[in-house]
Amino acid sequence: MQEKIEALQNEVLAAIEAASNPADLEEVRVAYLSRNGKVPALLAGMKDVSKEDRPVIGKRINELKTAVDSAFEARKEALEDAAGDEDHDPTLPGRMPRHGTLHPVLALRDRCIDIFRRLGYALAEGPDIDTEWHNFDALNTPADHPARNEQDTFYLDESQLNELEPDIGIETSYGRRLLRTHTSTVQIRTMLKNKPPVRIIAPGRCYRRDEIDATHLMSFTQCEGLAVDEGISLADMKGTLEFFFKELLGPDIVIRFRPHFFPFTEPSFEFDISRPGQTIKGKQWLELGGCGMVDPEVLTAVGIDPEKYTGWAFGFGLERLPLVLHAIPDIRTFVENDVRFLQQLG
Ligand code: FA5
Repeated sequence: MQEKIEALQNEVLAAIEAASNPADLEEVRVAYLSRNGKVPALLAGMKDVSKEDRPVIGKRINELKTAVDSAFEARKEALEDAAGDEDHDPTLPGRMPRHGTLHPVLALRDRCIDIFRRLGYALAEGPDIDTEWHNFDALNTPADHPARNEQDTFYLDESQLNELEPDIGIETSYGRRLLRTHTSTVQIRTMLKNKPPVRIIAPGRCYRRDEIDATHLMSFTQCEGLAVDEGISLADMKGTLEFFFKELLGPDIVIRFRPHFFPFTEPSFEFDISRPGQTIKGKQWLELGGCGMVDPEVLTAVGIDPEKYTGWAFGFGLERLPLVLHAIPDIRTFVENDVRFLQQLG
């Protein structure tokens, strides 16, 4: 009986393997597996097997059934797949895969990083949740400065603050936690960690309790830059920013600096760009951001000797630039996630 089972199993498996189309396979099924097929016939033969041998033989027949069933199913699937391929019509037009694009603000951020990298600037970053000390005090911003007002800055509840204590190695009171209002916090964090020469660029998100309108978001992106070294002057800052904006926007771009006030730079400027012959929303100049020489008080706060080192810094809004360059009427389109808009600039 054992040999009979063995021989039948080999025979059926060979027949299944040899079936080259679904019709052949169906013939195999009828011949071996249907009610009058050879496999059920084998089962019927069990009645002639002695009582002692029955458990062994029964087990062997079950093994045969399992092996044959799984071989049959596998062959059936393979033949169906092959039939599917035959149905494939290569002359039909293809289906275009849909490509995603980078968000326009991220694409712009990457271009800024590339240009500064070529100038030897490293990429730096800081946390979105920072402290009053990093955001204001270390940046020489007095306790009564309006930006520190709860109407302008998002402060976090005490309960949210405790686990986030940073290790900066300077004894100071960090004050409350807040959502950073500008990327200038990264100036502080960088200078605490690295002594001059320092050259970094730090794009990142900022948060302000600004009234949302066509040019203001509550969460927006700034790009910060900082250079600290011996003998650095305003001329280096102007030259670098001029080079950067010409690389980013084209050689005909002109940049101008207007005196301004920031607590953390002295002297301070706001800078605007312009393309001769082109007006942006009826204006010749687009106001982009602030800059200036790092205030000696800031260098002192982070343990850098202001007698030996000087530095300059800038920060500008990444949403404002494409807003005007592409004549986009409303800054909110950057956060509405309308792919029809995003795909045009991505
Ligand atoms: C600052 O934030 C300074 N930290 C810039 C700076 C850095 C000065 C280093 C000196 C040295 P200001 O608040 O002007 O400056 O913001 C800079 C730019 O961020 C603005 O010109 C604007 O482009 C962008 N910005 C500010 N608020 C918003 C807002 N609510 N929505 C969108 N963009 C904004």
